[in-house]
Amino acid sequence: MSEMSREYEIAKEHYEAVGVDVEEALRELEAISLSIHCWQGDDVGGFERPDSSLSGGGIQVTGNYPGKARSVAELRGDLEKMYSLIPGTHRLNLHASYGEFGARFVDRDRIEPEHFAGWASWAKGQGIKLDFNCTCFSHPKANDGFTLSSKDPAIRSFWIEHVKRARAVSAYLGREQNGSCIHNIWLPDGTKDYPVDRLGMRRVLERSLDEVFETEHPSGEMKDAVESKLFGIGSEAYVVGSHEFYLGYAITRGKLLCLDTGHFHPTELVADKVSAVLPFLPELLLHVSRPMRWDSDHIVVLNDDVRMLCEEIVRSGRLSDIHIGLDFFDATVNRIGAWAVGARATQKALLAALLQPQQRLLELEEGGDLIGRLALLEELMVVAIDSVFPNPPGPPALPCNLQVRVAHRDDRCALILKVLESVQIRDTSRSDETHAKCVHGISS
Ligand code: RNT
Ligand code: ZN
Repeated sequence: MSEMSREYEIAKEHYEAVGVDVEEALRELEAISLSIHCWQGDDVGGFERPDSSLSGGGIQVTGNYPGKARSVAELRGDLEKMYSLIPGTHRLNLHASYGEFGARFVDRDRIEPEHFAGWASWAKGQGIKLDFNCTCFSHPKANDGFTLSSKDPAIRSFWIEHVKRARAVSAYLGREQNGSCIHNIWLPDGTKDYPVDRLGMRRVLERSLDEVFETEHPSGEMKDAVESKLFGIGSEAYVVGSHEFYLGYAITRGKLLCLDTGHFHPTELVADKVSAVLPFLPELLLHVSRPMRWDSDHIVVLNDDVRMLCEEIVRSGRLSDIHIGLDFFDATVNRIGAWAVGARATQKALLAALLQPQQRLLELEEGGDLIGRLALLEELMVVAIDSVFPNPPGPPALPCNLQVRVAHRDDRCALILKVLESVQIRDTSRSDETHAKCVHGISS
């Protein structure tokens, strides 16, 4: 028996001893499809114009690591590489600004399903499904900080039209992929300083959303989600679409609520919100991120916040009602590596949660044995999930199935090498002036 199989068997025995079925946990992990965000690949730029970049919207990308995808074709190539580094089959979360618009500029209130037909057929070829987002930022009509909550009727109707069309694109994608496409609405709307008409702007947003949702699409084609935020850059004092606003909206209108783990006060535990909102919502969308002091969108790593969030997802028993999206963008490191590390960290947290003896923990808690509960949770922190975490689908001889888990240790090293190799490929294949400067440390 190889070193790795032995490690796997030992880990399996340890888990069995506390009543955990490792095979079952792995099957459940395999069934969880993350919705991977396209925007880590090009620093939230999109492809509406050559050299489009993120502007405004209260969010910021920092860094100029070489190798940013400059076209849909480059982004698809990078996505394919990223998917090859992650076990399982995962969705792709697209933004409206990533359409294929051709040579002529297509404004946001003019987007059509045809602009996303290329993505639909690429996704089919890859065997993956798509989710979608309207893009209500990086646009002159969002420059004064308001979109759907604007009191200017022209601005407001422009964005209503955009979001309506983005929903229609989502329904089209849903039909193409034979499965619902989740459309998420996030708006930057807010103010730098204390406003006097908080309620007025929220009333405008409520009306705009109702107008946006007038057209009903079958849930088999698309589902609507709304994403709240506490504050952004330039909206420190007030965000129109706050948590309470959207919680009320989602519950009364039967929409999905999106909880982004970076959109709350740093001491709030987003994990705790899952069980608080689930009794009132049929489904939930998550944007897993890593806030550092603010909504900094750092790459997700296996930390307490993500572990606890995944424990709550698993413990809720509502895995199929909870859609797990990723949302981070770091332009200071290799972008393919960023995706792979963040997605794998989320999967590890899910696996760790699936490998917990929930029944035993519950018995300890209900029996009042609180030190027993703490002791068991502490021991579980150091049981190596590494021995059972699946390797990515690498060379054909190592498909991502049950065999892969018992593959030889060398294959894990191979993964790390694969990530590094992709870093090198990317760094040299898009050599332009910026790249040369970065590599040779020449500053202008
Ligand atoms: C911004 C939101 C939103 C965006 C994406 C690009 O704070 O988190 O989800 O990150 O739409
Ligand atoms: Zn988000």
